[in-house]
Order: sequence, then C-alpha cells, then structure tokens
Amino acid sequence: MFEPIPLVWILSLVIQDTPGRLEGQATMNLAGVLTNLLTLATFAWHDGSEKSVVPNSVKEHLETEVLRPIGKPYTVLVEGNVGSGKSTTLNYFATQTPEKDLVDVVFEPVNLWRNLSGVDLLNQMFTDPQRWALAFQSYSSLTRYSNVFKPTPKKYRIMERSIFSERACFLDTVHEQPNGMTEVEFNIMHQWYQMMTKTFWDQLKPDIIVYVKCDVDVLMQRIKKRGRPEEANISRDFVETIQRRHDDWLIHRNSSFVPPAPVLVLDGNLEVGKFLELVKAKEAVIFGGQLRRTDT
Ligand code: TTP
Ligand code: MG
Repeated sequence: MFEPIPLVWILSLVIQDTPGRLEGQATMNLAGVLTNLLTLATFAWHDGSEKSVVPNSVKEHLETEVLRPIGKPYTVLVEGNVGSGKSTTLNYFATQTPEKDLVDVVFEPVNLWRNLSGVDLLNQMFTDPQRWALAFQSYSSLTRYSNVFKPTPKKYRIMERSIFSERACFLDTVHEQPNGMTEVEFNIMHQWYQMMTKTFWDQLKPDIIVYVKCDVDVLMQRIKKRGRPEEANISRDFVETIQRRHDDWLIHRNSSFVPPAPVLVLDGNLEVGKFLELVKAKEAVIFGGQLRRTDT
C-alpha cells in the first residue's frame, strides 16, 4: 500500500523550521493543517484493516508532536476489567493528588446508561443482550465520544475506559455470545467505529494508557462483594474473556487492534492503600513528567 508518511513528516518539519516566515502557534497550525490533510489522505489509501487505523511510529510522532489540536488536553485512558480498580485510580486524581485542580477527571458515564429517559439500559443489556446489546453499545459509544469532544480549560484529562476498549474488548465479546449481537448489528457498530476513529483520530488519540490489571479470582470476589444489581449475573466466563481481550490487546499485542498509545500496567490486586501508593509513585510517568503546578 502506498505510504506518503516520510513526505508528510519532512514537509511538516520544513514548515516548522522556517522561523522568519511564521512563528509560534501559527507555524504549528499551518503544519498541523497540512499534515492533517495528508494524514487523512493516508488513511484513505489504507486497506481498511483494523491495524491500519492506528498510526505507525512516524505517524505517532506527528500526532504527538505536531497534530495535537489546540486546546486538546494531555489525555490518560485508564483501562481494565470489571472491578479492577479504574475508578479507584481516577479518584486519586480527583481528590488526592496535590495537582487535582489541573486535571479533568472523567468517570465512565454509567449513570447515563442506567437512566436513559427513565430506562436502565445497562440492566436491559445484561438481562437480554440479544434485544438490547446494539442499543446499549451505540449509546455507550455516543456518551464516550461526547466526553472526549467536551472542551475543558484543564491541561490534563484522565478518562475511565474508551471507545478503543469498547471496540477491542467488549464489542467482539458481545458479538461472540450465542445470545449476543447479530452479524448485521456488529457490522453497524464496527463501521461507526472505523469512520469515527479515522475522521477524528487526532482528537480521540490518547497520550498514554494505564492498564489496571487484576487476577480473575480477585475480580470475581470484588464483584460479589460490592453486589451491584446489574452485575449479579456476570459469569466467570465473561470476566475471563474480557481479561483475555485486554491482555491480548495491551500486553501480548496479538489482538487485531493495536494500543493507540504507550501502555503502563498497574497491579490492581493490592490492598487499596498500597495501590494508591503505587499510583502516586507512577504519577510523573502517567503524566509524562508534565504534571507540574508551574504549568498553570
Ligand atoms: P473500582 O475502582 O470500583 O473498579 P472499576 O472502576 O475498575 O470497576 P468498574 O468496572 O465497575 O467501573 O474498584 C473495585 C474495588 O476494588 C474497590 O472496592 C476498590 C478495590 N481495590 C482493591 O481492593 N485493591 C486494588 O488494588 C484496587 C485497584 C482496587
Ligand atoms: Mg469504575
């Protein structure tokens, strides 16, 4: 497949290295616009396979260094199985870090899924996936996209799960279930994902993924202990499948999806206090060494 990336790269560097003509933000904007157009053209020439959606290293350089849209926060995605400790991680950044006022903390929009015009869509999905999986997945995707596109005055954003894990871990699982989505429904969701990630790649791309990984035995105990009504019938088989898909995607890299950013794995099996110490110790890594009060 034809790959014009080196040309894109050279062009953007030439433009950025021409100080007398254009300066600062304006330079970056012009370079960004040109590379954006060319990168979009590149996507159009790709063969459409899932792996082609995610940039190779040169593209990744471009998108990190050149294409960050103005006003886009440095974005951390926290991924993990049900009950692994994602919300616990986000809570640290919402309430405990001394830098909390710099970070926009976006929890998974579960409350919206539980009350859509008075209907608990999450519960409907667990109760009757054959009838409700498409409605649920399309609404959960919509709420995730709107969270990404919501502007923030903060320079940093940390989000619980993403459209990427929804596609790589959950959509395939619900499609494979004997009483899950039909082929046609799965295809509709897949085409939405392809179109959205290609068109809005630079907004959707995170800067880092934090994978909170926890043993399935521990997860099953936690799910039982917290006793959420919707999770009462979650099977070990489902949790194992979700675990395998996360591991294949984020650790073994043998999934048909490539992680859209570097991955940091955190041990979610610990006692909560110890886990929070771990998050604190990794804070600078998570924010790329950028989380500094002097940034404001
Ligand atoms: P949550 O942070 O609620 O898990 P989650 O947000 O990943 O779950 P969901 O998929 O439902 O959004 O953590 C679940 C429980 O696990 C919570 O009581 C805190 C506890 N926990 C530990 O005991 N040790 C740990 O190391 C971690 C990460 C969490
Ligand atoms: Mg949570």
